[in-house]
Amino acid sequence: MFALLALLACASTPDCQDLWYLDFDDDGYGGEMAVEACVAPAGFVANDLDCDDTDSLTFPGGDEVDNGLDDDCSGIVDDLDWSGKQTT
Ligand SMILES: [Ca+2]
Ligand SMILES: [Ca+2]
Ligand SMILES: [Ca+2]
Repeated sequence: MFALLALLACASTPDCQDLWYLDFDDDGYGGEMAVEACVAPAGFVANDLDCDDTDSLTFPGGDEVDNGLDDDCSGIVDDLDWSGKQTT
């Protein structure tokens, strides 16, 4: 019965082609792992913008600090000026 319901649900929504990306560190930005589904599974988000999905402090727009890592996903490690301010 449940299998039949699932089948019907799938047949009635033929364009369930949305990609959802696993947000492992729960910062709102997904990593590279993706699944196809009609609605976002728990823990998945609609973007794949996280450059380090194992660190919840590293995401686009995050605070860059002098630590040898690209904390704000700008593509540049420690892009800080002489006063310690972010340059990008
Ligand atoms: Ca993330
Ligand atoms: Ca950066
Ligand atoms: Ca850094």
